[in-house]
Amino acid sequence: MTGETLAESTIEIDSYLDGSALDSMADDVREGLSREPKELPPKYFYDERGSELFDRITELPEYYPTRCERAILNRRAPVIVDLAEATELVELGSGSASKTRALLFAMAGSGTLERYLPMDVSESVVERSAEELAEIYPGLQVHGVVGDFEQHMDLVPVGRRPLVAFLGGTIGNFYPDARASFLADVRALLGSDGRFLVGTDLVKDIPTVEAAYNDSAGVTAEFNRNVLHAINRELDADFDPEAFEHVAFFDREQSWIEMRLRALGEQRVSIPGAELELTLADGEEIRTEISTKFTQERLAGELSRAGMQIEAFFTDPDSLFAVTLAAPA
Ligand code: AVJ
Repeated sequence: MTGETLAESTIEIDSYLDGSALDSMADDVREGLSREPKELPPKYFYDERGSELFDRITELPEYYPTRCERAILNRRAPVIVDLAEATELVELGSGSASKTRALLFAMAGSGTLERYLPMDVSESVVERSAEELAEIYPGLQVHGVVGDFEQHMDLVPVGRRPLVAFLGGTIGNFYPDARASFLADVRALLGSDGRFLVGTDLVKDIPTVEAAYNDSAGVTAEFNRNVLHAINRELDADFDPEAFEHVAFFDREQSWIEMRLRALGEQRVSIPGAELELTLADGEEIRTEISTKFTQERLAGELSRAGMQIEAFFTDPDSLFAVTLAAPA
């Protein structure tokens, strides 16, 4: 042992979800299922079981996005970090933070890493990644935010010149209007010289993209039905998840994958927690997710309308997926 002492890491966590999560699920479910066509928001896939199913999806041979994004980040993290000149990393929807490791590692390597700010709707996810990273990087200040990036982004306590990362291709889950307002919020977070790092799935041949959402092991189907399990548990509902068939197809016009649950036979469902009773006709579908596939041009246009410009655009060798660094315009 030498006499060297390691700086203490610090952890601070702010929570903005206290108690209101159940109310907003009830509102979302009531609102979505009263619409025509019926719809449920994808964020309710990700309870404990859903997060495990999603982790399994990322390991499927057909599901290329996670592998591609990880390969891009592993290879390009040093140049991304050089360009960003950031001392802090803000991660929106931090999930298991596994891909952020490459970025934090590169920031630590260049001696610039001071703060990590993970934001996620799941308190346990924020706590776990805060604790793990505080341990790996002595001296790191971790400031976690438990909140919804569609509602609480302005509460992220950013410092000067943050690198704001939104990985995984989750930006594709927004409808165009919601994405425009999300991007405006990101732009506000950047201040005058922060950077935005975003992962996007790219337009490609339809069989490849459809296979990624119709895996042969049926994991995506189970992940899709998990939203019904979550509603049963949280809102005391009585969906029979096995009476719904998984449907996923590419909509060329919108350039998005759409996932649906199709009723096998008429379904009468009661959802006491949302004060809702409904009947689904045989074959009726509930839209559960859209996952937009981008071109570089479309992404550049959307970033530009939010006051940002592309500084670097990285893809895997087959151009299946992209990681884009954007700066204030
Ligand atoms: C986590 C939103 C990026 O859209 O590909 C995976 C979710 N849905 N398989 C995606 C998902 C079905 C995933 N994102």
